[in-house]
Amino acid sequence: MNNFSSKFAAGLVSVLLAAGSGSVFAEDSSKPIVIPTHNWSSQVVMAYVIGGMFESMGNNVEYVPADSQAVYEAIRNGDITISHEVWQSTFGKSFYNAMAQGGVIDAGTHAAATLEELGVPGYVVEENLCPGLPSWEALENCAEVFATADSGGKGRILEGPQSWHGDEMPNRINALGLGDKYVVKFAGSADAIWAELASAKKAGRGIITFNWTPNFTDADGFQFIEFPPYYDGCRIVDGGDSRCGSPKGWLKKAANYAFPKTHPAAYTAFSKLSFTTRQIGQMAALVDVDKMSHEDAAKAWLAANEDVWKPFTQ
Ligand code: TMO
Repeated sequence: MNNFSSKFAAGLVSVLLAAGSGSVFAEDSSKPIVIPTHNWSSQVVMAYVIGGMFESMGNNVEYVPADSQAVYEAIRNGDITISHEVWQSTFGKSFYNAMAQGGVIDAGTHAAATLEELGVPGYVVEENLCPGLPSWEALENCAEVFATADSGGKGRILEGPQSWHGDEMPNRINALGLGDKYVVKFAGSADAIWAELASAKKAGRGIITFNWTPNFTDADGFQFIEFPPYYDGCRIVDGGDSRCGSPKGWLKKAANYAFPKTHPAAYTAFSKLSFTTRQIGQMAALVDVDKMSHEDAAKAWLAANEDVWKPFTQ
C-alpha cells in the first residue's frame, strides 16, 4: 500500500468502527425515566403524554405518585427524573430551593403563561351577585353571598388542597383585613372544587374558589379576582406581609442534572417540548369534562396531536 491508500484505509476503518459502535450519537440508557403524577388533571394527563412520547423513542418509563412540593427534592436526589409542570406561584420556591442545593436543572419553559388565583364563575360577575367584582375590594361588602352551611355566617373561600400553598391564602385574607368576614376552607382534592362549582352553578349561587389557568375552566369564563399586584418577597413565607395576589407566572420543566447524560435523546425532546394554554386546557378537559381516565386521555391526545409532539422527538 502506498502512503495515500494506507491513510485512506485507516480512515475508513475508524469511520466504520464509529458507526458500528454507535459512538456518533450517545444512546439513551434503558433505565426507566421516572415521571411523577400529582393531584390535578392536566399534570397527570401530561405525565402520560410525555411518557408516551418517550416510549415512541424507545425509552422505558415509570410513573410514581408524588407530593407536588416534595417532588423537587426527589428530582434533586435522582429518585424522580423530571417535573413537567412547575407552576411559578405554587412551586417556584421549592424548585429553586432544590436547585440551589445542586442536582436540579431548568429544562425550559412552556409557551403557556399561568395564573393560580381565587376567582368566581362568570355568572357571579355577569349577574352582579357581588357588585365591584373582579376587584378584591368588592369582597368587603358581600360575605353573605358566599356563605355556606359550614362557614359560620362568614363568606367561604374554597382553597385547593393544603399541600399546594400551605397557609398562604388564609394569611392573605387576614392581611387584607377580610379575616372577620371570610373563612378559608381547604378542599380535599381538585375534584371537590369542580363538584362545588357545578352545584353552585346549578343553584345560581355565589362561590369563590381557588383555580388556575391553563385549565378546562378557561372555556367557561371563570373570572379571577384582582388582588393587589404580586411582587417578589410579598408573601409572609418570603418575609413580606402577604398583602398581594398571585404572580402572572411561568410554567417550567425541571429535570435531574444527570438526565441529559443518561438519556440524551429523551432529554433533548423534553427540553424542546412546550405546550400552549389551549393544549394544556384540552388535556384537563378530556378528564374533567369528558370523564376519560388519565391514561386514555393521554392516548387520545397523542393520537390527535402527532403534528405537535413528533417534532419534539426529532
Ligand atoms: C398547581 N396548580 C395548577 C394546582 O395550581
